Amino acid sequence: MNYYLTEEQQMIKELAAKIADEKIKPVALKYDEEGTFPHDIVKILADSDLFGVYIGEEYGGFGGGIFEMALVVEELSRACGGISLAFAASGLGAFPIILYGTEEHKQKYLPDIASGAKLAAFGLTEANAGSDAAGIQTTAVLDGDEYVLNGTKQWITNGGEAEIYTVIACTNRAKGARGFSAFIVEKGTPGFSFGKKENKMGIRASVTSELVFEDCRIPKENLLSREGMGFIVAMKTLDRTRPGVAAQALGIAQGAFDEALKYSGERVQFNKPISSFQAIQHMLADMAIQIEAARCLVYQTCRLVDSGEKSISKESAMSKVFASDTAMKVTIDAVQVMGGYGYMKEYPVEKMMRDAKITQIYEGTNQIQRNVIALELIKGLKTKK
Ligand code: COS
Repeated sequence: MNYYLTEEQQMIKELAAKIADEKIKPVALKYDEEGTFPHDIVKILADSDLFGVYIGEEYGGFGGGIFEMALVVEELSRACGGISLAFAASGLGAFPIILYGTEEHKQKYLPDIASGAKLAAFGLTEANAGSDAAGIQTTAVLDGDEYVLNGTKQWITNGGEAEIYTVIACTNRAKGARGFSAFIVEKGTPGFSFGKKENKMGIRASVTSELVFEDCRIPKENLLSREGMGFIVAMKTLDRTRPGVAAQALGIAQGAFDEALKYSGERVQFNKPISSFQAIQHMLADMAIQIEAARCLVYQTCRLVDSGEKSISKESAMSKVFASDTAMKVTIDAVQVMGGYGYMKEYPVEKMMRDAKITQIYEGTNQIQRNVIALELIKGLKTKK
């Protein structure tokens, strides 16, 4: 399918694909087994200037948007959905600054994120606040010229490896969703430490940690937007980054499909390659249809987001649901096409199946996405009356 990428977008996609094939594929299984963070690959991505594709030129970036970010995530995820996450999660951490940062915030933090010198991360989730994002308990209390943060964030991607954190905390419990605020917190700030590092089913090359705030004092200038805007900062950020999760899912699905297709031409049973059997052909055809349909939705959603259109929640959620459900289905089928070999760790598809699962869960479960979509549809009904 020709997606009419611009010359720059094609160049970005090809560069990310080259890194994925030459640098990530050979080490993906090793990082998965060890569950360690891929510092060497992050350096390669930084040296290739990929971290800046979605950041403005005035801050040292390439000047692209969500689409450029998604193209990189998709290509890297073809090789490893865990390694790609160091890149994608830095985007999730950076977007609150891109969207709501003052000029000073942007000048101070974005150039280092764009160069890959520093990773970013996003701290919203807590032990008792997953889908119910408004249930967070972490507090921020203004004391003179500083906010004092207390609480623990859970399952934070890039936690411990990132230098720059955007964190949502409660500044006024009585105000409900309007009682949260967003802050920038730098690694190394006294009172800010990292707790448990998680041992995960998939995306094992990605680091997931607790962020612990104990009387952590940050300058009041680190407030993003205004007090009370934290929930909106989080929601608007997620509206823009969920297509990135969709792109990760798309890449994982494409990677699994490529392996299954190749294998089907090589594996001989009953004196024929298994690709000559209709049972396999139909599975491959269905996988290809779903992947292409997901790509259409993801790319078009990215273009919609980058157009500046304000109402994007529904499309963003749709792209995440469709691409992540596709990734789950396609990776399961890829294992099936490859049979016993697909189930073994010598082949990459069992890992892809494990990696795919998280895309249906994080940045809002697919059940929450369906709620968002349904609410937008019903809102549409009311406005028509
Ligand atoms: N853009 C702008 N504003 C939004 C918004 C969006 N996408 N979504 C909600 N809001 C606003 C609402 O308009 C409302 O504003 P008012 O206070 O002016 O009425 C406010 O935010 C609260 O919204 P709502 O009542 O819908 O909040 P809920 O507590 O019901 O939660 C969901 C809404 C479930 C959608 C939210 O909690 C969510 O996204 N949960 C998933 C969290 C998630 O993705 N976690 C992953 C963490 S990052 S890995």
